[in-house]
Amino acid sequence: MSTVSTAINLDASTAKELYRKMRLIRRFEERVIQLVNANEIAGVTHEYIGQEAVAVGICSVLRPSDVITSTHRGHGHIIAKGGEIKRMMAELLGRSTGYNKAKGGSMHIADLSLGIYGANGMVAGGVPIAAGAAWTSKIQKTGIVAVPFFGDGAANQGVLHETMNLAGIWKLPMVFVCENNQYAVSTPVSYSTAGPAIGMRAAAYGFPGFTVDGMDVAAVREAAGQAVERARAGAGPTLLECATYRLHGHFTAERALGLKYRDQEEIERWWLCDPVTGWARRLEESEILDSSARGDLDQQIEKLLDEAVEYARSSPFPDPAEALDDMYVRTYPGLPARGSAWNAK
Ligand SMILES: Cc1ncc(C[n+]2csc(CCOP(=O)(O)OP(=O)(O)O)c2C)c(N)n1
Ligand SMILES: [Mg+2]
Repeated sequence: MSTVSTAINLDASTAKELYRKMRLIRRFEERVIQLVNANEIAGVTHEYIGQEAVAVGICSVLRPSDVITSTHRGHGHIIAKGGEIKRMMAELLGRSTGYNKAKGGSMHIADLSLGIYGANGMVAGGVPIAAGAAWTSKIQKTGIVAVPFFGDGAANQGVLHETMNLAGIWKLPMVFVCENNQYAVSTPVSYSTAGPAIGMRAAAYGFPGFTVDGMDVAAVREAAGQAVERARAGAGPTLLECATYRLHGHFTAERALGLKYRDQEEIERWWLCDPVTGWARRLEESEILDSSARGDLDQQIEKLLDEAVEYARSSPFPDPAEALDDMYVRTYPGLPARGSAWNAK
């Protein structure tokens, strides 16, 4: 992993927007940690801290109509694809104004209108859903590209390989994005994963695969741009393995559990590759964004987050009478009308 800065080959407004999005994800996650620790958010969340360059680099080349599927570590993907911060925060705080009216929480946030076909608690569960979207795109000739995000642990799930095989046969318009953050819970990728590199597995299914520096937003964006173009042109899928690291633990409970599966020296080494501060430094060196202008941008992000937390806190909790609403499909013949059978005893 290199920390050497290279010239930025992007227009200034794109380069600044990449920073803004990464910083927003970073600060969103840091706020969420505080809210979990204060018991305002129930349960645990999986922080995306350290991986911001992947979601932002990939989504920066997608159209609003393109589809992504996400994972248990989904906040970054959803923000990068344009998800509403207020509705995300309200969902996390269990309020009725949240994305899923508080019935999904962190791992099920979706916004079909933005092409976000859901975070997903099932490891690799979002991958075949993206293939379905890609298949629909191909039949309907909409030009939509579908991008499943998944982890290095998910890279060993059967459903991923079944989906890559079908995507290869059908030349589906997809970009498979593996976020190799080096661990699946506490299992290092070196222990769990055979072969030289996850990115090379695409060759077995007849499409290209690459490993890119997932701590460098420009490198991710560059690779994603080519892969998306290829998919849109009808040439089929690409696999991008993004080498990255989760700078915090697997989830918020990890600190309390005191797990000792990685040493401090390793964590500190990866902090030197922090994608957010690294990009800020490069923008400053390239005279695209000086520290004062960056400070203004950071302030705007804090305001957005303050407003989101305030919106969530002042929103009502869901009405228990609506607990079963939106939970079951009611459109099949023979199903009882909403509310009747569930309440009848
Ligand atoms: C099918 C399935 N198996 C096991 C789990 C439990 N589990 C949750 S996260 C996780 C690790 C996933 O690792 P990876 O795909 O590398 O994603 P990361 O957490 O590193 O982002 C596991 C095993 C699950 N949620 N779903
Ligand atoms: Mg992982």
